[in-house]
Amino acid sequence: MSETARPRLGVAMVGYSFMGRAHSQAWRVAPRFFDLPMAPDMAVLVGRSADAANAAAEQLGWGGVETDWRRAIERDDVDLVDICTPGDTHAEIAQAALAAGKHVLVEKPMANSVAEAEAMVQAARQARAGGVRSMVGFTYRRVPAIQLARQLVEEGRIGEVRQVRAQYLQDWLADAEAPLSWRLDKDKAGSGALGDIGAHIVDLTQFITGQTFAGVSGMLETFVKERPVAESFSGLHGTAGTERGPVTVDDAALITARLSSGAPAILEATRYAWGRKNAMRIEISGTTGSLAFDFEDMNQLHLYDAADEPRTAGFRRILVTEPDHPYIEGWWPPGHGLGYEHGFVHQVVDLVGALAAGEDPAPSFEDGLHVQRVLDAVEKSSAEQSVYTEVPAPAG
Ligand code: SOE
Repeated sequence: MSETARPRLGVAMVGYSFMGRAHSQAWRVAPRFFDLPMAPDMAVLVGRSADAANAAAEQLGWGGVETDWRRAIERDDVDLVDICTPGDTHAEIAQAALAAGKHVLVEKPMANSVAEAEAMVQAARQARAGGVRSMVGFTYRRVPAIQLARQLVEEGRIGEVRQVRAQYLQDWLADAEAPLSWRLDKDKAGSGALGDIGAHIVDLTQFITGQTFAGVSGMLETFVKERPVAESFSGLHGTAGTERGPVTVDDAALITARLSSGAPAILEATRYAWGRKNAMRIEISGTTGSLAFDFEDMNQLHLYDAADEPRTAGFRRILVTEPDHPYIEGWWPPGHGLGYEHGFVHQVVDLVGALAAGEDPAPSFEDGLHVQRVLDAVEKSSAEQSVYTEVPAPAG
């Protein structure tokens, strides 16, 4: 499509830390590697400090800066607001942007509470009537091997789903002297490992199996209750100062669950697993086979087919780098592999495609709300030491 035929999509992004950097590269790269039906224009970056935001805009490729997100959503050159701030600000910014007629992409988890997520869904429904779209950034859905896993489950290649086991293991908090950041503050982050990384495996379990969570039993654990306050922070790591402060979120979340079909699932999210850096793993056992994925080997999917001749049966390692695999055509020749950042690029590709087609992108705010309800049920179950806590079924 020629540049002139492509409608412009003015983007404002709020926040420019780890997620903001990941989203910035995606907005920049997606139109250069994929034939997008709209031309994203990285119009404005929002940050409270003008100096820091200007430096980030320069580095990441944004055209201008605002120090108040309210100013950004009022601008005529902004069509979409991309929210990459801590969770306590998501609901307010998203609702205001939708009311101003701007499409919204919000980082996960979509909010810090079910009430906030419900209000966001309400705002999204009203906006949808006027053609304004919203999406939650569960980026791992866009890893090619995960898309392939979903396709294979949909095609019945492992039969009926019997059991799911999913883990998200990191170790950046295993050092008791790793300093505090907003991710360890319940008021800012909503929860700890549960919402930060557990939300991803809740979403992926639902995405790959095509089912929803019907109920959970949860156990949350905070191993280190006090940490040094950070003097400076970047990404997930900071420099510890002398002052100390409380950790108000979980380090680890253990969940046993039932899916809508009745299939049991077991999930573990922890930032306290020495040696595991970003081990997001999911294994699904069906009536005729199994699938297994580990993000630390993200270009591979493992498939076991019970129909194989027993002498040579075994997990088949599928290198998900063929042009026939999801998204790969935009990239490199077979075997040359993708990384963490590509999921964010694919997210932009899918979002822009949906906007141009006048369709709702997925995952929707309704999907995000259901994940929030699962997180909430886990917290309640853990606090009350209850055996099983039902999750209200998604509407429609
Ligand atoms: C930190 O634990 C984190 O950056 C998450 O917030 C992201 O969602 C995940 O992609 C990687 O880990």
